[in-house]
Amino acid sequence: MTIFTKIINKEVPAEIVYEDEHCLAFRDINPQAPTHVLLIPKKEIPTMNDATPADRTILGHLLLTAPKIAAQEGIAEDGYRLVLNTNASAGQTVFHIHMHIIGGRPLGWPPG
Ligand code: DGP
Repeated sequence: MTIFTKIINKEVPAEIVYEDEHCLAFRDINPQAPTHVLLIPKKEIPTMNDATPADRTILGHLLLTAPKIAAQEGIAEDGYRLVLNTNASAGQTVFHIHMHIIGGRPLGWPPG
């Protein structure tokens, strides 16, 4: 279990911007851009390497929910980035998959 499960269970506070049966979105505690939201499944999946075909629906749901949150945040038209860091070299620090929704400023490419 990670800190994100405690956020799902409302044992740790977070600024929640969206919630439904399968997922939760809240503002990143260390924002890298004017908008930086984390979208997570309520199911505990440590990394994308652990996802299985049984997770098809929830992963599809995350991808279809992210643009709705981007629209709600007012960054859909301007543009935003969806990031799923996986393991050490990508900088994953919380082992409960989370999609970063980042926008509100021009974003550099490639990532550092
Ligand atoms: P990653 O490096 O991809 O594993 O991103 C983890 C992100 O989670 C990082 O940007 C900071 C954020 N984070 C870690 N702990 C908390 C927390 O307790 N609350 C919130 N809101 N965000 C957190």
